[in-house]
Amino acid sequence: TDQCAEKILKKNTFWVLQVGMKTCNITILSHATGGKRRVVVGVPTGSVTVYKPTAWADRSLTYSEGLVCPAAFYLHRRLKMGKVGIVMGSASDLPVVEKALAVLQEYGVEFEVRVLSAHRCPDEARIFASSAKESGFSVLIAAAGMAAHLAGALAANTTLPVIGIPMKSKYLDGIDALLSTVQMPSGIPVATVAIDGAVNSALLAIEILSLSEPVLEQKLADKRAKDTATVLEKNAAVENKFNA
Ligand code: RP5
Repeated sequence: TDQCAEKILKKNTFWVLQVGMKTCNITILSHATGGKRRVVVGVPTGSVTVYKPTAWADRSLTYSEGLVCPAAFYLHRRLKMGKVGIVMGSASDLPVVEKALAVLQEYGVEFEVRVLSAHRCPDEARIFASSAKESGFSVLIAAAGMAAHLAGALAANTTLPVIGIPMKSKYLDGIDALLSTVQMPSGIPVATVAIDGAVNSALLAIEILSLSEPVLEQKLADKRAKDTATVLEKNAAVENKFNA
């Protein structure tokens, strides 16, 4: 769907003027004619329905209905779904952080990654956090090890939800980072996942985004159903082997 939409976006120049929250009202202004085309896309279950106003019959554009539909769906996702910002205290955190990136990619969530240290470049970290909302981020994930102040330092400078990943290090096995990340004073929350819990940090970020994004909600539910089926299959195999 995305590939198809990308193609259409390149082939036909049109601009999205307005995207509504719930029903995804997309107004497309044709570059060629200056005329308006309004498409209403319902995305409650991931299937897409396009309702055409009567004026649509008077089509002078080259793209077909079947292609406009995914294009509108794509635009809705791109324009309304918030980005996730992933910040790590050091490039040495990347191997763990990459597990979060893979999950975000799997769910089709847009993200940006930074290396910013609460201790080594505090000004840059503060500026990133304080401008994160206006930069289009909806959730921040902060991964840091040792005396891990990054998640708290970001949270102190934004009202966006901040998820902290305490990173395991060679001296104290991540207990130092866990306590530094989780023990926030009242007023500045950080949602702390397990030590090296990158996968859950991404899933929690997706759960937050899913509150206004039914497609994500459905994907999360599908994944849980799949995981349940896998466990039950394994249970059946073990039961057959030992309880029969
Ligand atoms: C923290 O110190 C980083 O998040 C990293 O986990 C740890 C070690 O950093 P490096 O010395 O490897 O840069 O700030």
